[in-house]
Amino acid sequence: SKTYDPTAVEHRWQERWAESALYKTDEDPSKPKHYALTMLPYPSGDLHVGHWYAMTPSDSRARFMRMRGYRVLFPIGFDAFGLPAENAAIRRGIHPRKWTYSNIENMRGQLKQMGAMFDLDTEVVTCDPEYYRWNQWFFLKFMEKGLAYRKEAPVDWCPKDNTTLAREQVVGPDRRCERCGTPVVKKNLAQWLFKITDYAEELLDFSGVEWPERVKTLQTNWIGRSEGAEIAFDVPGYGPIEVFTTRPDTLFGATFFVVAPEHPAVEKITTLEREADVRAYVESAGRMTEIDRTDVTREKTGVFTGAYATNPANGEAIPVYAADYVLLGYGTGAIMAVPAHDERDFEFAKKYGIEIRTVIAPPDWDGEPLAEAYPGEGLMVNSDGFDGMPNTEGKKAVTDDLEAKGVGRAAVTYRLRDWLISRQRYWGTPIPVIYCPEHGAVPVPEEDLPVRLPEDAEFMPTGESPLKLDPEFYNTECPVCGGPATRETDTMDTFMDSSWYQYRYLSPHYDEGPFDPEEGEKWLPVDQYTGGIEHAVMHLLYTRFFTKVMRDLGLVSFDEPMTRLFNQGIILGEDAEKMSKSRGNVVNPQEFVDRYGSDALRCFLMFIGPWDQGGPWDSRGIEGIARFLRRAHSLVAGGDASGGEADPKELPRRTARLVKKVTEDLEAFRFNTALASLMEHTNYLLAVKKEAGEEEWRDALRAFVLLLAPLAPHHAEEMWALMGLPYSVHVQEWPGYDEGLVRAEEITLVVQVNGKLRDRIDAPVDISAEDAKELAMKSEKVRSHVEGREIRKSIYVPGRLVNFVVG
Ligand code: ANZ
Repeated sequence: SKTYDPTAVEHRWQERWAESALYKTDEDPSKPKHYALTMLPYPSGDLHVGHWYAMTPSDSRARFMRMRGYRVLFPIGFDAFGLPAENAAIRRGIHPRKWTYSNIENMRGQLKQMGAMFDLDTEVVTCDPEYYRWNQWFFLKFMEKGLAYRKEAPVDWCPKDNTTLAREQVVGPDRRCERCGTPVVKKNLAQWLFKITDYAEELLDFSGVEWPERVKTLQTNWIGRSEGAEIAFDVPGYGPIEVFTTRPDTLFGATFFVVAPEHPAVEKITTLEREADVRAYVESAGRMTEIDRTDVTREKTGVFTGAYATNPANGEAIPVYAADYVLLGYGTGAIMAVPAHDERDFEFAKKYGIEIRTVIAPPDWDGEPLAEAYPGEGLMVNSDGFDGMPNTEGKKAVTDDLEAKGVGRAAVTYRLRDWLISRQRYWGTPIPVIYCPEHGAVPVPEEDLPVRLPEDAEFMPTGESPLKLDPEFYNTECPVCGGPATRETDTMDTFMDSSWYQYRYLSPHYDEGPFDPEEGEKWLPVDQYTGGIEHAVMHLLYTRFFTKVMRDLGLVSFDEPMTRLFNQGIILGEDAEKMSKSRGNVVNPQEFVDRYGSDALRCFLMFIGPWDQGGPWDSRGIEGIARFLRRAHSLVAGGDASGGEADPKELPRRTARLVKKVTEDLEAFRFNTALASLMEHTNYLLAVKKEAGEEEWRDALRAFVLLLAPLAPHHAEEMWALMGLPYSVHVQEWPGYDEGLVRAEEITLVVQVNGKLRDRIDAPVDISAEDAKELAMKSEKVRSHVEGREIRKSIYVPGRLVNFVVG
């Protein structure tokens, strides 16, 4: 009716829900558990449309599970460390803590307005010492296990934000900083790393999760497993240098040898007369980015070191080059170059006049030199005793032979690198390490945690951690000898915080461990995770890694953090382009909440398309949803019953069918089609309202409101109350339905081709002619008689048969 005022109604219910602690997590042990997790937001200040799009369908799903009899944990928190807070401090002189907490305060209010069933008692804020203390604790455990180590390494450095960046934070073909778009440069620094590579093999195993194929593929490619061999080439006067190759079968064709310019051997093997050239080359390579260096279209460059390596297969002395297309960080940082069978090596050999020797014969090879590298399969040639062997067998045979001689072995290499966690930033978790001139890097004793982030700091983008300017912070004593020592001044990558936050939610104030094991028993692992696909390789890989380490520490007894994962799509601007300030197409959800209420906004977002696909915002579309909600309200509040053609006798059957449909849709995250069915049903209900029997009407209405409850929680609560039913609709049982009623809906259709019976198919009783024909065409038996022929005519006799007349 016209009197429905969403703002007032929603506010009233939000207050009531809070007063009655309706969303306090249900601990009833007789119910099966369901841990539903939506990715925690960064406290940027306001909830934007993307937050609404991620959170409200997740909330609907969690509510649905609750009504279905699960005890549901559905927590929320804030991923509160990170650069934007510090940038705000630099730009506007606000302390990061103040900026962050006032944003959180604001967002808490907005979350309340959303009407989600978050249990705010479990809230976690990652910049609270109570939280980050456990980041530090984990760091110590990683150290104990040999999974944390310090290394001087060339790092990607953003000259504008003055910080190192993780590989994932460097984006685009021209390698820019993910946050500010500045081109990234290289810099050498001592850094802390986590040995995620120790878990590379296990991380490739997805048998313990039901995750989207896309995420599994992205992670698999990111880990990048290659099988091959490690082979030692002796450099007389220096010693052996190992290479990694995926093609040991081509060993006899290795006519030169390449080391990465940064390879430690370069300095030592370079001959006196080559020194100047080599040094100049190494310097210029150091200025280049990895992407440029691996760009296949770039002309290959390199420099001869004056040294020779011995090919272990045939004893040949082959020249050693330093060339920037070989990277230090992959494999062993050195390669045997086989120009006949590797494109890069081919190009290089052409340029420097090196022999190109075919060792795998292409099909129909005439024995002539190859015009281009041949990477394919074939029989081995020019390979002594291996000649005539298929190269696929040769891989193993050559490796075995080398192994017998003690100069090689089968090996696996991964693209995955160790996780660099050091950040030269203030607003993060201090790394709990003390440097003693006597005892080196000493872990802070567990009982001294947390190492608190000092409040007063200088926010100058100096290129060094602001903690470096704070002697009160860094001057300390060595935990071993008590002598003067200094603290580590770097802080941790914020991906650390989000790697284990799902555990902290269980007991956010527990102080004997990262989480209370008793709570862990009750809730872990996460049953359903929801969030954006953009987290496929960073966050989602790190949290899997963390869980596996936690298992090895005896903290949990399972292998995977989240059993199921659903990735929602992205809401685009009205113009179907990505929302951004520069395009001026950013939608502020608050405007729509104020005008239509949050239920309308929630339902609108769920209605625009399949949740995993996202889609463009449409300001007019929300008006249609608001109208639907008003019409639904009028079912109980009186008003515009429309009357019409509909058959009131169908009420029980149509209700049963609706329950089945909405149940299956919500089970599968199909919020849009669930809503479409509810809309259609509303029209039907309005049409039969006057004629329906009292009891049947009441049952039908009751079911309708229950089905609406997860999607439009305020609205359903209001309708429920207006029907005089006891508070709250959200603790009611999900409606069931009579299978018999639904099944009676199905009929069997006979399908003929040119009048001959070809199949029988089941179809809904009210199927349209068009749908019946389409369904009939899906039958294999029918298709085999129709395929390749012209359909002259098709006939549908309602409720009985479909006939195709083909020529
Ligand atoms: C000899 C050879 C012959 C190779 C041939 C390929 C083809 P993926 O599959 O990506 O793992 N390689 C090894 N380490 C490298 C590094 N640090 N920088 C650049 N290239 C490197 O690639 C493995 C192959 O890439 C290795 O096998 C090696 O070249 C090269 F017909 O060895 B191959």
